Amino acid sequence: MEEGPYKYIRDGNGKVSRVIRIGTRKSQLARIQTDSVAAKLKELYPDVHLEIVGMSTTGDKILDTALHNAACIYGPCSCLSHRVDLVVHSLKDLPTTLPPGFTIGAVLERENPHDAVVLHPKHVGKTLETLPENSVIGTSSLRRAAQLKKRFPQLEFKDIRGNLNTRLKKLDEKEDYAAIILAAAGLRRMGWDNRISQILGPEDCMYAVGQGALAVEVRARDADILEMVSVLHHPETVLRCIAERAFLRHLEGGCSVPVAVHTEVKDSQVRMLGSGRHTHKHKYTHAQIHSQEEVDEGVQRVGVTASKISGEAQNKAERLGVDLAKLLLSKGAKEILTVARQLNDAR
Ligand code: DPM
Repeated sequence: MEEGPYKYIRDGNGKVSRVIRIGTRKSQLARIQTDSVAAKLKELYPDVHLEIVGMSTTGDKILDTALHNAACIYGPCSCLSHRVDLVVHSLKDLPTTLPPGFTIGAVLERENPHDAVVLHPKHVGKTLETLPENSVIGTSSLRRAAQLKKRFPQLEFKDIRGNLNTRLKKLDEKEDYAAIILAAAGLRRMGWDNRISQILGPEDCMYAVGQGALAVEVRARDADILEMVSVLHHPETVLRCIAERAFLRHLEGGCSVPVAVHTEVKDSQVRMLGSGRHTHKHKYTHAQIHSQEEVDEGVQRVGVTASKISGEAQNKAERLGVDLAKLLLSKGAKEILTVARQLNDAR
């Protein structure tokens, strides 16, 4: 029954159907994320045959490696059994340009995108503001360290490595760190909400592009799978993340400052803050632009294919990110800036 890249099975009545293979890394967070998407697909399409394929990748030892490098959905893969039809990723770990032939076919509703403070048990009840001076905060994210150092100069920041389980263990069982900073979304998915003692707002620490959203990566030409996963798209999350990814993509060529963002949707308007180094604010608002629905098949924006969401709304979101990046670059990439753009037909 093996034919081309696809796998089929025949049921008792002789009916042939395609098996959908979902690739996943073996870390606990990757499994949880993959299982949640598989459960949604199973609910929407009870008849499809889903198969979860564990992929050993060197990326498993550090949770922040660019996983797509190792995932067999890419490139020629000698091992057929590892060939998969979709891979679930944290959107923030996917590059703004995917290798040719691949696309993000779904961006799911965003979890809390903010960063969170997890305290050593002996400091319970404290915040970054009230921790003793010279307390050591664990993070290996340049973005988090850069913003928090500025905001809390009395604290020290040190690297902490390993997956989520390892980091929590290092925090609790030693005296090396007073607290660590992690994405609220990852903690929640692992069932560790109860360890979150503080959620950081944009004035303290803006989040990474795409943080908190899951993305489903597929072959760009696999129309059946693209159609199937497209119902998982959450339009508001898609538009926010297109704006954020366009912002990042435009800055990647321009500077090496850790990029941080904050987006909101209010009254059909996406608003976006973006940051480089300093914290001076600047306002920049765009006039409302009405848009018509248009067919938008096969078009990718910053790696995302969303043919059922207005192409014009997506274009506006993309321009929003690019405009903010340009503004930031023209200011020397040193300020927090704001841009807003109307997206009246966002849904
Ligand atoms: C990326 C970064 C980190 C991950 C860099 C950043 C954190 C690295 C670290 C691009 N990917 O955020 O500035 O702390 O050493 C990652 C996590 C999640 C996805 C864990 C986390 C879960 C949340 C989500 C690692 N990737 O950030 O605490 O799905 O957004």
